Amino acid sequence: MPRSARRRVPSVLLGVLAAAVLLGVNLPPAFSYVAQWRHDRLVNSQPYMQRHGRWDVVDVPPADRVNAIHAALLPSGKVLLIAGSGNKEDLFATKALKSLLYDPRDGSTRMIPVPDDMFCGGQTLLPDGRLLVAGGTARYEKLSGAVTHAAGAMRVKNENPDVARPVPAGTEFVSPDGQRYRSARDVLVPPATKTTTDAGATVTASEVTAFVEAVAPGPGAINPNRDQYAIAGLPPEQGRNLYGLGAPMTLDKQDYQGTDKAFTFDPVTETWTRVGDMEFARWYPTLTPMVDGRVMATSGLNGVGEVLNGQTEIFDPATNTWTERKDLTHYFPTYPGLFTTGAPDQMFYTGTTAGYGPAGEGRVPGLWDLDDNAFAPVPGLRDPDLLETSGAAWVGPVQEQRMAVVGGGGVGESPRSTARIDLVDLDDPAPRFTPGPELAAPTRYPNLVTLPDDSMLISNGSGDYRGKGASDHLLARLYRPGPDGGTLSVAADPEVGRNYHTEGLLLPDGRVLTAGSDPLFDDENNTVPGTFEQRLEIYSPPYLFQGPRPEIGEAPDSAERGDTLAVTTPEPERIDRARLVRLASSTHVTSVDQRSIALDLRRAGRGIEVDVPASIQTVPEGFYMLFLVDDRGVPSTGRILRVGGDDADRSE
Ligand SMILES: [Cu+2]
Repeated sequence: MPRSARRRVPSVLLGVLAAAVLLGVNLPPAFSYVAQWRHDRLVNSQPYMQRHGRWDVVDVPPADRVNAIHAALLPSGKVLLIAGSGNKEDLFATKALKSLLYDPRDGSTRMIPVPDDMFCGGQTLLPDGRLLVAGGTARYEKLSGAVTHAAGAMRVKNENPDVARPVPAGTEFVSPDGQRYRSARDVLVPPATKTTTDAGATVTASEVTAFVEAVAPGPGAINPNRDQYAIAGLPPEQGRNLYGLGAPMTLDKQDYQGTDKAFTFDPVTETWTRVGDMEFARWYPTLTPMVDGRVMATSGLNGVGEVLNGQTEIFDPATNTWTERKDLTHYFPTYPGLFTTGAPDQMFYTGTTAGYGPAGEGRVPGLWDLDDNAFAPVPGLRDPDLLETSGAAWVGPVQEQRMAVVGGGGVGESPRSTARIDLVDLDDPAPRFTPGPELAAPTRYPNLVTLPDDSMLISNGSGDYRGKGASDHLLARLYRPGPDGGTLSVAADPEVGRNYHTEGLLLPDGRVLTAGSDPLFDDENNTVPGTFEQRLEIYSPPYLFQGPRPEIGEAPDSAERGDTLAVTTPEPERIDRARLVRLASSTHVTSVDQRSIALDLRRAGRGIEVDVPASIQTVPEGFYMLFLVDDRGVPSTGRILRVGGDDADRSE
């Protein structure tokens, strides 16, 4: 247990303790009562809050509590917490799939059912303010003891260049020795590709992978061979060009299977709408917003529970459709930390992942060039084998192109974790990680939230995999960028422990919302199955306890890149900085859409003028919060505005 997770006993209590002994008081309750009283008085004192901030657990009505797997701040100022089935197989079976709207301004909540199981999909806000959620759960995992029917992946091949072939769920594939395996879901196999040259025409079969299960239970249907399978009931002339190539059919563990479905949530009507299906089913994908407003989907487990082998696709919000980028094939483990950088067509992969993939593949951080698919490793990261469940975020304004990689653990259920914070300057012609300060304890699942005063909250997490051995850290730190890797200061201790399935978001009022946590066990000896943490907890940083905050009066609600915005504020002479902070989303402590942008500012009459940078690499289209920060580092409440939309008004 980390030192500061214990409630330290002030020495003055020793006197109370001695008195209690003399008086024969029942010692432990009296002792803990007094210690708790002292602690509460301390953390609620103004000097303490001015230095360390404070945490408040949010009271959500019992009927509205959800397993928060995904969280996103919407342009309405409300937060959408998405559970889907929330890692509860009974809710998956009964299709009791949930999301919760939470309004941090008044604490009001509203439950909204979701149309499909978005549990462990990907999410990001689109430039027009809709939240895109893609992928999720088509099938829960089955541990090997629970597998009753041999099963595996079937590559369904179509050699006919003229027609696509639907293969409905329940189609039977017959092995050379007569065993039958049934497909679980509808698939559509596109026409084969025909290329004609002087030498003649060549046909390349198209292929879609389906999950199939033996019709007969038991080990008799195990087939270790990679056989060609006939499709039952097809006339012979069709069977010659539509068939299956089977992977080994086994009774082994079956991983979660992804869906190819995608939806948007409209923050105005507060309703879900289905959009185009992805080209690939994905469970644990990352959705990275690109500078032009499109969204890139990478990695995830496919429809048969295998990590995708580098297939990348792009969502276009203008058409609500997905297109594969066949030229982009870099392999990433699931939930890769993949960020849009300041250089055109350059993505940065921090090595951060969550969940699935072998230890030796796709674990190296680097710059990925979307022009030619080249991947340039970035060296120097300490504990390079401890990147799973790490956190990553830009530090300070995104113009500085500095990123931090924080904490993390070994691949899979490894008990190892690290307290490392390393930093990299991507503007350096030969970028390289350099050491920053150490966390108070080795930490998986650190929640990283960029604040408007350029500091970053690093909170929660656990020492061991999914909080095993009661290893949740009731700790938080404030990281401040600066020379020699920056500094950490102690933030108040959160009350709620958070490990797996955790997320954090900056709210427009400058506070930080934390949600979720999915411990494997509830006890130190790892014997009692874990309970999903449904409490929300909000952190108020020290800047909220320094007296009056700067205020934004009149400000535009939309802008173009390169615009100068007039903002009225009562004391313009006190305004020191202005920031645009993008509305973010988060899942599995992965938040690739957080970014803070520094704005040049000038005092002008009864207000100030701020310049929105002209570069699309700095300010991608979308919704941001405008914060004014005063000379004491105290931010205003954020004013939500849209930048770079087609129908954005000119503001001059
Ligand atoms: Cu998950």
